[in-house]
Amino acid sequence: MALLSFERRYRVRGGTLLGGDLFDYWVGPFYVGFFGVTTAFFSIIGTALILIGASMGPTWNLWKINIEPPPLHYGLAFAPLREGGIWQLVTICAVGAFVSWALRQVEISRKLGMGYHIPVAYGAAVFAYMTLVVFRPLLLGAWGHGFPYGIFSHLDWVSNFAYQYLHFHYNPAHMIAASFFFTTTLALALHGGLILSAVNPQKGHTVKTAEFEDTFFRDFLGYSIGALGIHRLGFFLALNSGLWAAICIVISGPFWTRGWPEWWNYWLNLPIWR
Ligand code: UQ1
Repeated sequence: MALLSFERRYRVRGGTLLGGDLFDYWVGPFYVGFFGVTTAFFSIIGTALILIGASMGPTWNLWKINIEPPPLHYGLAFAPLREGGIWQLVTICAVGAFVSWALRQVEISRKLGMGYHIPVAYGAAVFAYMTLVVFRPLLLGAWGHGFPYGIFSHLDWVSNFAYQYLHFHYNPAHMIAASFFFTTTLALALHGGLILSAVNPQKGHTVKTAEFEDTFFRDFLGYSIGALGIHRLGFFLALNSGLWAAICIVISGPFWTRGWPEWWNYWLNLPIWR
């Protein structure tokens, strides 16, 4: 079925979570919906706030523009605009836009009678962001624990954060997250390579079927995970990358305040060594 006639057939009413028929329409190729409106609202206000914050700062150098969270003494209260209040409003807009975007994915999935795998996957990234700027600051009792919005400034924040824990690579959840990130790239490289090798042949060669794909990995490893399996594996690996990244951040501070290398001393302190 040609894409346009397919779209005409599936551009059907319903499946909305909120707003009923009110925003149940398309603008050109884009589905709008209630959450399309809220995404646009939060994105425009959030971007405008970043520009206002930049105009209050010392530079328009794109690398150096910085929207800083409030000083720690404001705790979980609202801060004046010039002292982190802009950061707080930008964070509200960012969370509003990201969550709206996910709910718009849910509405489109419902419309098409599909599973919710896409919003779940996207939700893992939103969850990782919210862990940094909402959940961890809440656990530590101050919005000032969020990271600053700026290209260089957020890099400095990450570097400083890591040094606070002496050597962040000793954080066991960071180890797991890094292993998942690497394994995700390995899986996608293998899968992308396999698909291209099978269905994008050189001139004069024919497209290969799924049996060829399975046979390659059976010859190579003695095992093929299968066409559906590789996508389940990729979904699992990618979600766990973001999930463990969030875990390694949220335990730093609320759970562990010393250097991460010291965490491994539990091994030396086991009663069996005494
Ligand atoms: C695989 O077995 C498979 O099934 C045919 C794919 O699907 C097309 C793949 O993309 C890959 C990479 C594999 C091999 C993966 C493992 C874990 C054995």
